[in-house]
Amino acid sequence: MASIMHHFDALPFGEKIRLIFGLKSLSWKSVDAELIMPKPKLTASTGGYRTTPVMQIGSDIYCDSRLIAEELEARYPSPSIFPGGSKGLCMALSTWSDTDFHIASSGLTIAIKKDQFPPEFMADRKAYFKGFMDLRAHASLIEEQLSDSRRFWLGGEPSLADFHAYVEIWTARAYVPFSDNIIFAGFWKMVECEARVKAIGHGQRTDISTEEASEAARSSPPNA
Ligand SMILES: N[C@@H](CCC(=O)N[C@@H](CS)C(=O)NCC(=O)O)C(=O)O
Repeated sequence: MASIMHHFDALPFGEKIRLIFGLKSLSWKSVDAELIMPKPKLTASTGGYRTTPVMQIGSDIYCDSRLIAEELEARYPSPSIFPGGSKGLCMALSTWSDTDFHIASSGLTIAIKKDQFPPEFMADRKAYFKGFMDLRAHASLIEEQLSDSRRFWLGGEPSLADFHAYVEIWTARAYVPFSDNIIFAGFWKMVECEARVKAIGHGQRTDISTEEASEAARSSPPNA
């Protein structure tokens, strides 16, 4: 049964999962999620959990990108997002990506693009605002890890660690005009690795409505 992901295109946590779909060559369904609370469509399925992404398989709901990654790995083990027994390391790195690195990247994005976001969204996310030196410091760790010209963070194969690193860079590049030539200047190995991760793609995506997702939940047994 195809996975249904509730997310939105600009979401770095969602991009991580889209890359997992890509690595595992999966077909999946996409539902546009609401951005800010109240989120009646999303919370109707989750029972009140507020953040995105959320994954649905039949009538089963998986909240949090870490749980989603583990569930996809369990259902579709090959190719693994944890090559060479790297699950512990990859899961530990989610804390780095999802907190400090994410706050530096999305905080700067929101601060710079403030005119493009609705005032309610700005008020909701204002705790994220940060300067860009943090972002360069986090990116320098990626460059350091790749400095022996390995193809990916952990060696020759892509892993969830690459996706943790990639999505925060991807957010900044998409929204912060001086990210290419100032914030990430000189990080050539990182640029090459980004191209490899991007080429993994998102698998086969089909857009569906919230109503279609709800119908899939109603008509499927648990553990489908
Ligand atoms: N631990 C969660 C975090 C996801 C997260 O923070 N999503 C943000 C994306 S902007 C969100 O939905 N925030 C909405 C809110 O806090 O209401 C995960 O890994 O999925």
